[in-house]
Amino acid sequence: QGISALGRERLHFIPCLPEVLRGPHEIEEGDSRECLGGHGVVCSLFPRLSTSQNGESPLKMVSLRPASSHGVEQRPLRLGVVLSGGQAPGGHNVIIGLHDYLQRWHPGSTLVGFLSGPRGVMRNDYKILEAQELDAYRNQGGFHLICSGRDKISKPEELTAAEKTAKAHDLDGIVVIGGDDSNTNAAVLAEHFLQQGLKTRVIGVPKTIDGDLKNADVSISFGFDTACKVYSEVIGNIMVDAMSAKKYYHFIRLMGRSASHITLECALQTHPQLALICEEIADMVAQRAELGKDFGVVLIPEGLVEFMHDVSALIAELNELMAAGVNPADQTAVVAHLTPESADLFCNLTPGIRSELLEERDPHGNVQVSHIETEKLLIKLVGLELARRKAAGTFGGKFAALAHFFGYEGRCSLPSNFDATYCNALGQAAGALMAAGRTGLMATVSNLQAPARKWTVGGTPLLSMMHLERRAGCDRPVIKKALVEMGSAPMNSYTASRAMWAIQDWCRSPGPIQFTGPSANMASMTLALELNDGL
Ligand code: FBP
Repeated sequence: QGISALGRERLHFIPCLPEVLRGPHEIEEGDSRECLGGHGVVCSLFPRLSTSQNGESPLKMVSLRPASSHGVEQRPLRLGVVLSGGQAPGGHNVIIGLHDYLQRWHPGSTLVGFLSGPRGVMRNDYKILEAQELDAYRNQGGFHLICSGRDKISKPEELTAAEKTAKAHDLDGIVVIGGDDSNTNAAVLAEHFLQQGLKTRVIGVPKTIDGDLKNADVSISFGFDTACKVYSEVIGNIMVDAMSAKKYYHFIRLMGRSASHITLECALQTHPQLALICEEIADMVAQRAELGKDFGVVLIPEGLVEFMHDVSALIAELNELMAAGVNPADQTAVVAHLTPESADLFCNLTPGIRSELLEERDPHGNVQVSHIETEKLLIKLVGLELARRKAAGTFGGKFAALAHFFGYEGRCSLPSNFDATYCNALGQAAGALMAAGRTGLMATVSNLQAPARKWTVGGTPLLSMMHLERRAGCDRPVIKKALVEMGSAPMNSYTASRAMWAIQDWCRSPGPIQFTGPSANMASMTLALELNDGL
């Protein structure tokens, strides 16, 4: 595999390890938690993960504390690891952190990497991960060491296949590195293994560039920091181009599914003229035209369509129809089954968006919003609105726009120092939870506002992050996605400046990710603001 000079230099970066992981440690049990919603229903669907022999609530937080010894026999462990869902910078460091922990725990330990995501677990498609190969992936982007996939292990025959694999390798545990849906699946797997009397434990690791897998116990998912830095660099470059050429509006759609965390962070980093909503865009363009400014940058979260009330109602109806077996290729049949309001909206959408909304859902039941070109739709709608205003004599400017989508290019960058360090700690945390025989937890690394050596390490019950959601025509227990909170510190910071940024050209071009120098260890503004606000 080719490697650049910078890539080679990054091989030698040594992520700082939290002090608690450097020596012997033991598990300390903390508070008990309830699920975020539907506690009774969720617990009834996960009977083993939600009951304990001594009658105490097993939804207990755990943390590591230094100890004079590990308190358990340090026998060789056999662990599996799988990457699940979209790529996110830092994934290799999680695997390497896990491997390093295992080697310290007992050099006779084995790490089995399952290939191409959960399908690798079901098909027992794997490779044994050894130090020599792993060393070439330290601090590198991508998931290509073992690759990922979006399959779900949920049907009885799929769970049985996973069980067979776990037995074949005599696994003490499997670490699932994934987003909200993949970690929901990790809980399903943990429950199944307990029910079947397997010794195989399951621990999740929070991954997704979207930044929507976070809560009181999980400060951030890995990958968000790097992806936002990559997008912000390019947005900054485009802003300077816009200010120099003075002839285009750039409509930039950003990845991130339903949640707009990426858009918000990139807005805080780059100060665009606008981040969000259609009517606001037209007003801002007209206002700037009065100042003789016919250019700017507008950031659009890819999940915007899901937030337009009528579109989200339409998507919910389409989900039900598709779950009930209505053929999405037959648009006449689809329209016939919709409510009049949704049918009207559907027929008024462009043919491209209509077929994107009818595309097959991913295995977890999500609309594939990355394929919906909202930026082009918005350019068209804003153009129509401004043409109408021109005819009415209320708009005297020009409107020429270019569309961009930044998504995949941010998912495999060399991880930032923050992500490289965070991921290494997460991998080691997963190893520590496994060594302690824990299951059904997400590995957590907290106290991120402090220097990395002071970071704390623990685990949060996967069930405690769940609530019930309508998926494929049924209410299902899933890990709750974190959306941008209107009163949150990052949002307040944005709203305090947005009016100024709309009119003034205060563009901020952050440049490429810095690996050395004063800004190298700065994490995202979102995280800094949230932690200072006491998330
Ligand atoms: P995960 O939630 O699995 O991390 O995926 C994140 C993401 O990058 C989304 O932002 C995007 O909508 C989606 O993956 C694209 O999926 P695909 O890689 O299947 O095109």
